[in-house]
Amino acid sequence: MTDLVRAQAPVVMGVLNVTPDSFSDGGLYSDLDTAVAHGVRLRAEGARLVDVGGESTRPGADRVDADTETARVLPVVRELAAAGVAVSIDTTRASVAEAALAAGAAVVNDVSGGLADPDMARVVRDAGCPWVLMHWRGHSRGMGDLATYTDVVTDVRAELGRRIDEALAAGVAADRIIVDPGLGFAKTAAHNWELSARLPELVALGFPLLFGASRKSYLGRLLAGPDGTPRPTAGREAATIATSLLAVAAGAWGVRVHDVRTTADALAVWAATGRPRLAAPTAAGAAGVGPAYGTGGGGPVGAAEVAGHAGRGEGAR
Ligand code: PMM
Repeated sequence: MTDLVRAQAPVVMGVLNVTPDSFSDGGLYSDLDTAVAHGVRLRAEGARLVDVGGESTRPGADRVDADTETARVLPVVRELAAAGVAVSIDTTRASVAEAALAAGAAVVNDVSGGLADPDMARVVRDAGCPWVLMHWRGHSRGMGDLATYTDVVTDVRAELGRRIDEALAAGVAADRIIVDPGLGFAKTAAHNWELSARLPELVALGFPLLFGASRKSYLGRLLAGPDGTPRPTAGREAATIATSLLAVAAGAWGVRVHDVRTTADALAVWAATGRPRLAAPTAAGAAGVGPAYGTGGGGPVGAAEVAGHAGRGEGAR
């Protein structure tokens, strides 16, 4: 899976939650056959990875025990892997990750960035698999109280840097690490927008960056009706595509989305137009004159992309 981490084309990770209570797809795929069929469909639509999760992380969600989580995900991981689908396991528990890897999962997607379970680093190191370290400050119940930052981008970058250092110290190879700003996790809508606007500062950590905005509530609030009611999840697809495309243009390695086909279509347009890149802010851009664009392949963000895919950009943090 080193190739995946070093992928030059943006990686689309399709979401497959086998939970009764996830905010967007909760309850849709709790039956094994339906879940596996959906995972196979996501792959056919362009997902390089299908992200299987058995515990909802929506704000305020209660935890499930490890046995329940394992029982939900394991049969799905096993069947998808047998069908040749590359699976990431979305869990904060080392025991669940270990069982899923044994069942054929290829990647661990840990929304706690290694903080929730001290044994996770060992599991990942021994498996030699890619590890998504997401920015996280606490479990869903109560994480809203943790959304205080001096400067959200600087703070998230520093905290992700610590997660990277801890992973490396535990013996995880640098070319197995992927970072993620964790949109919506201990973050307000304003924090999410600030992180999106200044994504190159996180790309500069020198590691591949995964971006997961799909259908999240801050998009619903952006698109609220005249009475202030947030747009329901089903109506957030165009905004999801826009945020994902902007993230890729800012140097993201991959995007985590529910509707893979629409995102893959948008990325095909991006590729056909020469992979245009959002350039680092200029004085004119900072003054609000407008965004600066570079062309694909070269340019400062292209260089950051190469550094990220090659491993750690020493001193970049
Ligand atoms: N968001 C959710 C779950 N897992 N994993 C990563 N790496 N990044 C995310 O932003 C992320 C995640 C919550 O969304 P869901 O309930 O639709 O899965």
